[in-house]
Amino acid sequence: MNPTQLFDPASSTYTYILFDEDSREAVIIDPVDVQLERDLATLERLNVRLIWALETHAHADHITSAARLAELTGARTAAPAGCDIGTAAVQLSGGDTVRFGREQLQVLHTPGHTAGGVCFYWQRAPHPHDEPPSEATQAPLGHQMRPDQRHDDRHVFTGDTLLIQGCGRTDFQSGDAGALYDSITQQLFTLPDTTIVWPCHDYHGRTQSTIGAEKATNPRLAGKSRDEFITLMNALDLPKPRRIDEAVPANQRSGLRQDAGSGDGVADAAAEGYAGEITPQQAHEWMEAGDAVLVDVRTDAEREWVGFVPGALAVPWKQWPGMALNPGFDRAIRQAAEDGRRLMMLCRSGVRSIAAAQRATELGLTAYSITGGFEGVPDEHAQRGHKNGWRHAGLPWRQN
Ligand SMILES: N[C@@H](CCC(=O)N[C@@H](CS)C(=O)NCC(=O)O)C(=O)O
Repeated sequence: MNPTQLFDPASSTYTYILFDEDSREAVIIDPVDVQLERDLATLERLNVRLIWALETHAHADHITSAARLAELTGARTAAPAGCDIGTAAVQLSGGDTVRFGREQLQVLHTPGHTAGGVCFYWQRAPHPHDEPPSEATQAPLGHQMRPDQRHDDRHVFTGDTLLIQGCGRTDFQSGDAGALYDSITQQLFTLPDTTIVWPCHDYHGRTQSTIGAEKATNPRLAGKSRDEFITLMNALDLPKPRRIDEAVPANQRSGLRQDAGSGDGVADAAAEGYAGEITPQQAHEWMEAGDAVLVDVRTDAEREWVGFVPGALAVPWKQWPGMALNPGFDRAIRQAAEDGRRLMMLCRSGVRSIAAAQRATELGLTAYSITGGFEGVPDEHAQRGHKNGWRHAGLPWRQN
């Protein structure tokens, strides 16, 4: 079974979803912020539960949706240890494995495009419903495969390390052409030739390749010595990615909003499909004055174990485990706003609250999202509570 490949035309970025057929646990690799709705819909259509949001590196041309996916689905974020993505819950090093159900990805540290960048190698576990390998799919001689494994069961997600008939550039963000040559020739090109190559970008409409094909025909690498490759890479003279100055810092925060926690009062500029962002302080004032209802959209478990705001109305947007949508959400918030009162949605860090506020707006209600939520966005050590949010603002809360 192939991974699901999704494309973001603005940045020519490929995102991948893979899952274990038994447990339906899924992984997403290199998700893009503007494709969040598409990716959530794809996960739903595949009937899978996202447990990992992974990055191959800190991208220079688009912003990840990893943190928002984590908040909305309950997935964990993981990113390469050498990429300064301190907000990722798990820091990955070469040799690590990322498990989902019976499946696992092997982390290959492949410096060159960036110093910390990684590739993910997936040797899919044989499944009882698999067709037996046909002659055409038999492993070439010399490759160690289990007897029940098909040759197209091996995949490598190459990030920007190896592209189809190309490779990642090495002229910014700790790039190093010599290191890239070593990563590709000593790690990727030693994978079996039939391994399918799934790159993070293609600018010419190509979707996949194989290690064998790239070894034989990649114009930057085939027949090139290390020195020739370095000379070639140093002479590329490519224009700087348009969004690099905005994208790299945002990606080093797992795509979290740069303006989270800034400003006072209502910031409706950030809102699309809801009334606006509101600071915890402003929300508290409106709540005290009886001008608006504070709706805590976190799960029962979060309120129970992390803490709650006295006087808030509890209407979970999704419920743990599995983060399934709460079927009673619409009815409960309609009731809360019956007398025309505005709603102020509170979640963990201000992501689910946007989705909940957007849904309330679709229902004809006036709903704000409280920036930073109850716990705030994670800091560079992936810890919440130090940057922004309700608790950080010193507003009233309690714990059972
Ligand atoms: N034109 C694109 C950037 C294209 C680009 O530089 N892509 C990077 C990856 S972010 C790369 O390594 N490209 C390799 C190449 O074009 O040979 C933009 O402005 O965002």
